[in-house]
Amino acid sequence: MSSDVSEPRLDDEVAGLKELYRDFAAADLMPLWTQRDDLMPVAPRPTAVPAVWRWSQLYPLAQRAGELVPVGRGGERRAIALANPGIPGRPYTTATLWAAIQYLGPHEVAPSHRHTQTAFRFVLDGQGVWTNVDGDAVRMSRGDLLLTPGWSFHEHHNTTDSPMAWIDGLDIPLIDQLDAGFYEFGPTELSSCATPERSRSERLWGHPGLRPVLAPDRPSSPLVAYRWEHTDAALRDQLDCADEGLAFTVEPGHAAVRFTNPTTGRDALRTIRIEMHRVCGGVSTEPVRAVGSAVWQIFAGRGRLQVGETSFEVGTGDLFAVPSWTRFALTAADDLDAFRFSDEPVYEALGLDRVDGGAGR
Ligand code: 1HN
Repeated sequence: MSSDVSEPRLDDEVAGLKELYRDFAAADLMPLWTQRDDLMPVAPRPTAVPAVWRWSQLYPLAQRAGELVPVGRGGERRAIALANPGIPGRPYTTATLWAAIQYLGPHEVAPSHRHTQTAFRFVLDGQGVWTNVDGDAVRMSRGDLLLTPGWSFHEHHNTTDSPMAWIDGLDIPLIDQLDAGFYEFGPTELSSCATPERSRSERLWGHPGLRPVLAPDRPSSPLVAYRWEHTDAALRDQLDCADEGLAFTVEPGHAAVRFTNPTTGRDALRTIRIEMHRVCGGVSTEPVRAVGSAVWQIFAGRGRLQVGETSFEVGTGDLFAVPSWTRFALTAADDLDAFRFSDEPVYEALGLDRVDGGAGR
């Protein structure tokens, strides 16, 4: 057969394909065979990157916001998100987690609202703010973890003459992806401005191993304050017991505790896992990568971390993001306490959890 017969046929085919793709697009269709290979990668390829935020930079910026930006109806919170440079233009610390520094000046109030996003506060330093969770006034002080389960009304009151800053963790990016966000303003009149030493939730639920007989199980922890004195003692005792050959440290010289719901023994919050780790000076944690992402804050001490290909020196107050399926290890220069939160409960609920390496977590 001569070529002047086959060539027009090829041209017809190309023209036909071009028309087909045009018609696909016009009909809002996308064929699988033209997709790049990121539709089903062989392993997760997070857009978030390993990143660090220094407390020495965060705090003065929050302080400046405190001088220039009022808090109240409208903005509602003077919270400044740690925005992952791999996710440009969004206030997302990882694909699923939001972390922010929040700053409340002397006698300021962050008004009442509620949302389906789950939240917590962790206090690096300072005191003087009471967070009010569904009418229960909860003191915030150094090393404390305070919970705001989804859909609980909450407001924050600084009752002192000094400013206070803390870290907020929320599942905002997850809820955004799931199209599951609902939001409501609370009453404009303030709820109680009480400043009790112990919240109602601690009086009911804060006694180790004891629960009110008639209280039903709850999906999120009814205990909304976890005090540093308990976290610190639990870590110290875990390391001491390990010295006696008796304990469940993550690995030698690395103790960790998880904040749990006293009614179920499961994670304190439904979508966010929260832990405190203590790594003894000179110890390096076993490299581990897991599906799901985490954010850490160094509570005390100094160390070096390796996240994927990136290595950072970190000290007290510094925060960093560990994207999904990114290898992570921490070396403590001196005794180091590190606060960690992750989205693991979500992956576990969906059967998507996977871990590679690490020392038995
Ligand atoms: C929120 O309610 C708080 O209650 C902090 O402190 C940060 C970021 C976005 C939406 C709601 C808080 C938030 C937030």
